[in-house]
Amino acid sequence: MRIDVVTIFPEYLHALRLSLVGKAVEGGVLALGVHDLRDWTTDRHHTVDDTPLGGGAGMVMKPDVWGRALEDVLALGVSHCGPEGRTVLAIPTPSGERLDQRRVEDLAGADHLVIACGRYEGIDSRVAEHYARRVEVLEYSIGDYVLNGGEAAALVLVEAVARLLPGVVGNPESLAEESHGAAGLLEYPVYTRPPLWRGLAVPDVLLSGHHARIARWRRDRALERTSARRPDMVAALTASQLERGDREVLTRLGWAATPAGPRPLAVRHATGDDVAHLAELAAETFPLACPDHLPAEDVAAFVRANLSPARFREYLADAGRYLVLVAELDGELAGYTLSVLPRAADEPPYAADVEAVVTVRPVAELSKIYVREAVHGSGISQALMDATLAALAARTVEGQPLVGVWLGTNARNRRAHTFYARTGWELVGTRHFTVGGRVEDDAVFLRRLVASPS
Ligand code: JFH
Repeated sequence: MRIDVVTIFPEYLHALRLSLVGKAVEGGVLALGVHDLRDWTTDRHHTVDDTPLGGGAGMVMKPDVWGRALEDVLALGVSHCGPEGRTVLAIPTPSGERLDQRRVEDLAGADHLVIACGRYEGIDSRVAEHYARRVEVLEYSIGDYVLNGGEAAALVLVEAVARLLPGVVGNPESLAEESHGAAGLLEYPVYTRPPLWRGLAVPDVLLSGHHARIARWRRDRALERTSARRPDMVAALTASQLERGDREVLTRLGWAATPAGPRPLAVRHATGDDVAHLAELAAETFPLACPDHLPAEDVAAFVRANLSPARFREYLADAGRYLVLVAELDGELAGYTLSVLPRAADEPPYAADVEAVVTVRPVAELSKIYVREAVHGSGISQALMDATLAALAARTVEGQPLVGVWLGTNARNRRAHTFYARTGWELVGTRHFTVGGRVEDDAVFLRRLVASPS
């Protein structure tokens, strides 16, 4: 590959003789030319700029000087790689397309790269327009900040392209890891010896030699960093880029791992504005957990009686008795929980047949935890559960912190059983539960709460 840079400050580009780029030139994979634009001026003062037509501040670089310079420099490419090579004229400008690794990889495939560094307010626009008819022209920016000229942006582009040329980066594994590693995520943090430096220890897992745990730890840190610093990159991930184990950490970071990829997830207290949506959501999700043999009209009657907008309004109006949390996914309700708190510290669970198996006091009931079926498996129920348990752990009844939460779930609902058992709930017994005149078997689970420090 050949790269030519045209500038009024050729010394600025001397840094390219150092390190990797210098090695690429010495190794012969890269030919690099740096040219002084003033060599193509024809006046005594070597003028390269003029006042902007139409008025305005500053000066603009003259197209005629640039035209003569680029004719000669483009010809160097033809001598070097023949007339059939791919030539790209790259022009740094604050108004260019943002340079990224994809574009750098594309440019590393060119035969001749010419970089035209402007100064002042930039180069007369007709230069880019004219050369676009003859070669590929790329007006690029290295970020949303304003430099005084294109030289620093030229250094950035040359260094980024040169390290992709064969044999430049000493260890090709480094490059392979970059492109196949945690695609679409920021890097995980790295450490070297000593294991303790100024009181800061290298995380134990990195010294454990346990490769699977190290990989999981690095993946978790990469997800954390990306979520904190580049949420746009997390939102751009597809479901197929997610690995087993990602869902849990994403949930903790405020994302649901939906079939469409990660989406922002917020769990909050329900408000009066939610009642219509809550009732819709409840009517949609409640039947999913009912056994097939339950008559549909019985299920509908239960929903009308207990899960109507009016009932949700009552739950919200009695905040001492009920806790309603909602999961908002991309601004829409995707799930909710309804918990019932005791009015007195020694009040038994209001379902009398649970008294025998749930003896801790004060105890609350997790009455409903439902998630829209289309986003089952996205970590939303986990986020709702975590938030509900945290909210209940912070509640007191007659000055006493809640000690436990119980829930009943249909004995045949395997999905629910697995979920509760996996998330720290203990199966403490069974009870009967009447829906539409039918007596159903419910499994009763209990979870102890640790009072949160207030
Ligand atoms: C460059 C320059 C100011 C005009 C509002 C924002 C810009 C140009 C040539 C690239 C990145 C550059 C860059 C690249 C080439 C040149 C200075 C100052 C304005 C209006 C234009 C001249 C700057 N990523 N940042 N800066 N300049 N203003």
